[in-house]
Amino acid sequence: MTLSSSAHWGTFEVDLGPGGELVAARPHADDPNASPAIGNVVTGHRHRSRVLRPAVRRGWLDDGPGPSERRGSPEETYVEVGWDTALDLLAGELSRVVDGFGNCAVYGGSYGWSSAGRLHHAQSQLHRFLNRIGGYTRSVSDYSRGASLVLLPHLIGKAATTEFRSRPVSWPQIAEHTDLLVTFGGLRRSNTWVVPGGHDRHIGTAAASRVGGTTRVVSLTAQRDDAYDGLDAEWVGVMPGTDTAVILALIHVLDADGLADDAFLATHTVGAEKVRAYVRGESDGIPKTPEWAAAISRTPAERIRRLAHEMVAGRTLVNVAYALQRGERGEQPVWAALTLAAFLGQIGLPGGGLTHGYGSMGDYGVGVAPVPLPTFPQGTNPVADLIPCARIADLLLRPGEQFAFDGQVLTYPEIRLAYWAGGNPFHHHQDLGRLRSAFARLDTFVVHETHWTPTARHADIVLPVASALERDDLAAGAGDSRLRTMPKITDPPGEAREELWIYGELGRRLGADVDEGLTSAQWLRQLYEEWRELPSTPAGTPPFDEFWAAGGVDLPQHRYQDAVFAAFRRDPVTHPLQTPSGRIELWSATIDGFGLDDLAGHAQWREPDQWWGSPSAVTYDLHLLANQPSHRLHSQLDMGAASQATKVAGREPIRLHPDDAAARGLADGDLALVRSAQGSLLAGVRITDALLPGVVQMHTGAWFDPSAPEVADCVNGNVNVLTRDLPTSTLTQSNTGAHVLVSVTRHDGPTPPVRAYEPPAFS
Ligand SMILES: Nc1nc2c(c(=O)[nH]1)N[C@H]1C(S)=C(S)[C@@H](COP(=O)(O)OP(=O)(O)OC[C@H]3O[C@@H](n4cnc5c(=O)[nH]c(N)nc54)[C@H](O)[C@@H]3O)O[C@H]1N2
Ligand SMILES: Nc1nc2c(c(=O)[nH]1)N[C@H]1C(S)=C(S)[C@@H](COP(=O)(O)OP(=O)(O)OC[C@H]3O[C@@H](n4cnc5c(=O)[nH]c(N)nc54)[C@H](O)[C@@H]3O)O[C@H]1N2
Ligand SMILES: [Mo]
Repeated sequence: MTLSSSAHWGTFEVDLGPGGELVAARPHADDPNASPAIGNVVTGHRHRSRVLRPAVRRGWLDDGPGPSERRGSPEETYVEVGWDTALDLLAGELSRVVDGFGNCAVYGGSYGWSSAGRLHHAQSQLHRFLNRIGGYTRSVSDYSRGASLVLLPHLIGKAATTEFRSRPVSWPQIAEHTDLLVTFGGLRRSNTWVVPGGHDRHIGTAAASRVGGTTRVVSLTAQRDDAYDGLDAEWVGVMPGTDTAVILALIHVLDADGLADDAFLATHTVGAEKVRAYVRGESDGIPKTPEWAAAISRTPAERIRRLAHEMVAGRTLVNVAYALQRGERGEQPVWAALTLAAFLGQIGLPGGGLTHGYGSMGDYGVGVAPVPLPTFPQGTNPVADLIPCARIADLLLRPGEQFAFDGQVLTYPEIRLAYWAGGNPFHHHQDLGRLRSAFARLDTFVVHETHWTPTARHADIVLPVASALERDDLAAGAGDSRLRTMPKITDPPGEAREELWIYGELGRRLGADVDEGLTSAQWLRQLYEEWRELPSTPAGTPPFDEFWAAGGVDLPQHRYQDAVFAAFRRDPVTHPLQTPSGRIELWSATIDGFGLDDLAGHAQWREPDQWWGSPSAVTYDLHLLANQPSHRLHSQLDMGAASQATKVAGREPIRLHPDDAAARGLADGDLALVRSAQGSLLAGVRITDALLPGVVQMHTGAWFDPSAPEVADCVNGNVNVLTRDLPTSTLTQSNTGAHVLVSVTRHDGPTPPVRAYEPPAFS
């Protein structure tokens, strides 16, 4: 039998064997650019790392709730218990914490991507449950573009920030109008395999491949293969973290050579004069010339100067990949690029201006206005406490301390219990050594998981949940052509259950009505039928049973012509932005007024603490780019066949330039010991001239493996043992995980086995 299912990495078909077991998963034959991550589905589904029964950490069971360094220790064992015991224990502990310390002592931010599927969305389900028992300390913003999400509303207003994601200059508009696409951070095809919620077919990447003949692409990055094949992009090397200098130099040339669009700056922006004074060096004595930028970025001055002239010669679009803002002062490249686009004066023209998401997300710029989708209701949270999500370790390590966020001063509440479902902090957070000490402070750590991830291995109570292939659901991404069914394909293994059932049972023990007496089948029908009633849903959309039998329903494909800023461009007085001035704020009086040490009122270059030119680069002499994995989504199904096929010497690969490898006596296939000031890991060596010398690269997502600390903090190559838990700035408090300075040497000692994908020992 063949059925269809969906993941964030796309829709796929699965074949079932005679006993109903999963035997194959493959992309739809007509998907123009299917993701290789589909190749992880079969291996991952019944892997030995699945959580089969509720389990309680031995130390927690013996000693009761409380701080413990044993959390996450490879020696710690678990005790498997029945559902009634697990739920009674958990309900009792939730009552103890809530009654004794208040609901703010429960952290339920639970950041993470979870699975596709609108009903069984792990975070929505958890938040609804916690809201029904009185609320929780929550998290805001994200790991993807947390700096931009907080910065941009000040510069372009709230509505335009949303439209910048949902209604950007689209691929079809680029193909029709754009002469030159200048992209900082490249255009990674592998990243566009992923769409939040998945797409029926990869329409975004198909559209991208059509711009090749008409649009010239210049890709500024440290990696040549960051650009889509087929686009014939010109690679211009720039050292990581130094783009702001290059962008300021481009503005310098526009200003010095009389190429800036003064009329646009006068009518649509504020602060251009302050920017001019800064790039001319009037405000700080340093003219931001191409020669100045070349010394910082290693990008040739001549190429910067010529690029500025090329940009004014036709319709130019500037793109910034998300990764640039996941670094120290990550706000600056985005702010500088907006400023550059304003000086070019093409913001709001078809095919011109600025985008922020090409090469980062597969749904970006498909050109279809997103419609509302069925959504599981979370209710409201009566607790006011919040953190920006990337401050999780600070929250646990610094209770009662104050911190700045978006111009406010907030206080970290005292957390006793953290509840995580659908995320993997030992994948997503930086400086895992520090994160471990943070989780050691908790009284209790609860995790719902399909697999024994490193996060589950740090939990006190682990509840086994049905995966996306083991429950009925429905899925669609933004701009998708179809709302698709995700039928249950097999039964869950062991005693794994749907999360909706778990919260219903916990609610009954705590006197809270979470499931409203409905089964998940009834909830699914209700979500769909409520969506069918929305004015945005086309008349004639069939009732649930018909939808289910048909495997889905087509969604409206309204192609927008007016991208974000088009109306504002035509008339900034009748269509002002939601900023204090109603214009684009190249200089923000609001941000300036926050009086922060690490950020001024306009885009600026300030030397990071860690870059190739800094004192730390003597010991740690290579700049590591830690970017998204091609053959999986983050850490999901890293044990799967497609992900494992990318490993070198059984570990996550590290890519080095031939000169850097030769200087260290490294050959392809060697094991390398990679060290930073934060920690160390083992990685497999891959040599390639696709990188600038001095730059190395590893993908995120290898499962954290602390089983041989005498050799390295992680023997499987999880980059986050190396990265720094340092915020982008006190304005946005976002993560800086994309970059860290490292040293690399050959590992010749005994080679410990990888134990990351083994379940814990049970006692
Ligand atoms: N150094 C560095 N770090 C980074 C990044 C970087 O570029 N560099 N990128 C960052 C970014 S952009 C992101 S978005 C984050 C991603 O970080 P995460 O979103 O936390 O990573 P995932 O591996 O997707 O974690 C999802 C988890 O949910 C589990 N899961 C799947 N389905 C279900 C379900 O139905 N129920 C439950 N309870 N669990 C389920 C999976 O097994 C998996 O463990 O990582 C960030 N970390
Ligand atoms: N296959 C796959 N696709 C994914 C994901 C996945 O896990 N797997 N994750 C998804 C998620 S949640 C997100 S948020 C997006 C993230 O999308 P991005 O943040 O755009 O993705 P990255 O791969 O981290 O970075 C893209 C490229 O930026 C370059 N870069 C990094 N720092 C700098 C810099 O300072 N300057 C310049 N010029 N270039 C730099 C790197 O060379 C890197 O290859 O990807 C999504 N797509
Ligand atoms: Mo992300």
